[in-house]
Amino acid sequence: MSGSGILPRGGRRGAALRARCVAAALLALVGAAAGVGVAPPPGNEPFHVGYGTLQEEWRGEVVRLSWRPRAFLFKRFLSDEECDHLTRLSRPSLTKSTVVDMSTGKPMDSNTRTSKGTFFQRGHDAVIKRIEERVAAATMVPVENQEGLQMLHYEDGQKYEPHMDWFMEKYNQDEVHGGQRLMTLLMYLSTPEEGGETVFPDAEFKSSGPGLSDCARKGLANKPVKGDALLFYSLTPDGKEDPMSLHGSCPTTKGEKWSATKWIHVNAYGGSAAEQKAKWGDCVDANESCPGWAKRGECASNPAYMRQSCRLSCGECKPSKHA
Ligand SMILES: O=C(O)CCC(=O)C(=O)O
Repeated sequence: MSGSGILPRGGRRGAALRARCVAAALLALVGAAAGVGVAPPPGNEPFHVGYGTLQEEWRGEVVRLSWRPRAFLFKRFLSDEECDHLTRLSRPSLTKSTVVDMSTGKPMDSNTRTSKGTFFQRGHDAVIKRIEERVAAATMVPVENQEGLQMLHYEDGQKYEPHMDWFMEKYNQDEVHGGQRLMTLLMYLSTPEEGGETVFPDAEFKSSGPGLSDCARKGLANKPVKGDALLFYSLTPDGKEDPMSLHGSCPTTKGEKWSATKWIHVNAYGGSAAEQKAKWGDCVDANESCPGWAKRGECASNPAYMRQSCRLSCGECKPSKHA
């Protein structure tokens, strides 16, 4: 992803293209707010959205679910092949999901979250890289602001009790961690037969209608459909943490639920965009405590977190010559 300016520069052609790009971006935003399809970019020109040229555009349908919290549904965001690729890749490394310990910022076990999961670093493979670029296109926030991909698997009544995605403790909001989480994109990789709805219990409106579990009726709920993606904001437009973004996963009571979470921060995650570029591919730890945790055996006991954040200390990669 290049760091080029907001719009293409240069001459009369540049001005015409600039005008068309602004019109396209406005149409896209108006379309999203109105819950209609997003207008395609003009002609065959690359679609500039403020942080470089997107190699892949996404032109799907956006449905507004709620303003409080701000939540939107991107229909058919992933193809069946992409969903199947992600679940196939994850299955061998699933471990019990953790939550964040509010005093230390470290992951810990909790029975409020009974799913299994794993993580993939940003750019893990070509499919994930392409999806991450699409996420940037659809959210209009650069790839650099994304965390790695969290994969989740629920079955036999497994759930995630309502929680906030924004951090209360300072450690996970520091500069290296990109500040506070701005938004979450939850991509559904399967369609469970019963339950598994993502629910916002404190939303302005509650969901009703056939096919929803009792848990889902306690708030605004979205039923997972393979390929769809749910976008919601953890921060309000004035940058404050939004209490209405409280959300959870209702128990999956029949079938399997697979989802992939993208947490997106207000700033670049893992250092500035330039630092990330310099480091890209280098073998580094994301936390200075990694060597100590690794010594205590956490690479084996907590692989989902450690393999993503403590790559160097867990021997997941070899340091480059100048690291
Ligand atoms: O799987 C879901 O529907 C919810 C997941 C979730 O709450 C999260 O990843 O923060």
